[in-house]
Amino acid sequence: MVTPSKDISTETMSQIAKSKENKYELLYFPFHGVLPALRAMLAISGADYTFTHPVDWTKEKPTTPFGSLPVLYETDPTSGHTLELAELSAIESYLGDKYGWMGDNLWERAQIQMYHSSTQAVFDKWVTTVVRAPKENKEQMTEIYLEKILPEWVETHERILQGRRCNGHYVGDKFSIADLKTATTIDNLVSISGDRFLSREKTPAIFAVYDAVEKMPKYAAWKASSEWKAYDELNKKLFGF
Ligand SMILES: N[C@@H](CCC(=O)N[C@@H](CS)C(=O)NCC(=O)O)C(=O)O
Repeated sequence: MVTPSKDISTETMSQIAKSKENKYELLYFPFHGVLPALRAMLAISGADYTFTHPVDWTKEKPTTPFGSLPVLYETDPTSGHTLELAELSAIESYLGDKYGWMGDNLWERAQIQMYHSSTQAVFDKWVTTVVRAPKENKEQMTEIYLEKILPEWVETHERILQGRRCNGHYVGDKFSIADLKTATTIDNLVSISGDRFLSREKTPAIFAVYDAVEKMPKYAAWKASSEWKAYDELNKKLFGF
């Protein structure tokens, strides 16, 4: 694991952050978890990156900013300095800004973050209400999720995207981190609920976003890779989806 540089000025850090020649290490557990969109961002960015995993998490945990993963390490090959960034949404917005997936202006950026946040929340609620529920409450929590939480997300996002004439994008005519978050979350939501709420017939506008992302050649190549499949396998084994 690389060690983040200390004692460099924020001005130097900001200069380093601008370069697309840097080398990234993204530290997370060896399954998809909350990372399908973030890993896909690096996979389609064209950047030099590796996905790393903790060897002994108990020992490594206190070395991370908040005791949790993911953490992104970004090294400037010229100076050898390494930047460290934690918190999923901060990392996704940072890479989104750097690679042009946050719209074309301040308002588009705000809209993209709004849709992205809503979709991240529907997945986080699954983790907090169902995955982490005590065994005896799991069935009841699953029902709450499927009766209330998920349908609300599906209805609101389908309505919003219908308003965009099903063009496969949340904002403008361009791919953004909001599109990617929805596309990667759909895989999980369909595993969880089958076609009860989400299908090409019931939610064509949401699936237009899904299909637009799936058609991106670099994204398709990433999903077909042995690395992606290994994360998928462990995810299914540990969490059932
Ligand atoms: N607020 C953090 C939460 C991340 C989080 O919950 N990470 C979990 C894995 S999905 C973790 O690190 N768990 C191990 C631990 O807390 O020791 C973020 O958005 O990045």
